[in-house]
Amino acid sequence: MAEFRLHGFGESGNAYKVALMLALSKADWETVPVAFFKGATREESWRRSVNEMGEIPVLEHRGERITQSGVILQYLSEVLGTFGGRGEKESREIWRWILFDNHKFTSYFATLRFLYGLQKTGETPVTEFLRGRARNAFAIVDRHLESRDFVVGNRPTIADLSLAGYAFYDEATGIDRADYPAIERWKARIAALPGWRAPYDLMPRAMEG
Ligand SMILES: N[C@@H](CCC(=O)N[C@@H](CS)C(=O)NCC(=O)O)C(=O)O
Repeated sequence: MAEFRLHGFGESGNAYKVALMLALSKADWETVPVAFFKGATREESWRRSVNEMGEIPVLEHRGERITQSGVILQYLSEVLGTFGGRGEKESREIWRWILFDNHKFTSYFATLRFLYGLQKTGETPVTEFLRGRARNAFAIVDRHLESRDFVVGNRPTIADLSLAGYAFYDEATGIDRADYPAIERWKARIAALPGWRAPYDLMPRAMEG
């Protein structure tokens, strides 16, 4: 059994944040596949035994189960000594961006992609609303990255890995990535890090067909 076990699946950008951290850190890890689209995380037994919040990702390490991608990234930066903040001020800045990512940058975009790109709902007032909110969050991150290579400090940190979680998926969302050139340049820098792999190369897909 690998040292780190990640409950996740290929379509999950939140799980990809953690998978990318493990891959870039050259950790000994494996995926515990989750039948997400068959409702596994909604089952009472799964919530009781794996994660009461009913969410992926979940990391198993040394007999503990850790959830919330931001907390998992922080934990891994501590135990692996990679991609963490240098000093309290930088660590606070990292958390400021992880919280922005969880609330705005990931959440609106991931929900839009889930509806429009994976469930193929077509355009609805909900997808229009989500796209507007996602665009707003993209513009904020794009402007931040215009003048720097990485989100905090001059090197990649867990703030970058959190924000990058959904950046490498290609499913349709109705958002033109070319509108955010600084994000595209930042993505290229992340993709050039030794050990980088695309989402579906790190975890198996859960959706059939
Ligand atoms: N803030 C959480 C979000 C996790 C999340 O929403 N995961 C999705 C899969 S990508 C999920 O499990 N959703 C199930 C649900 O919302 O019921 C994190 O960063 O870990």
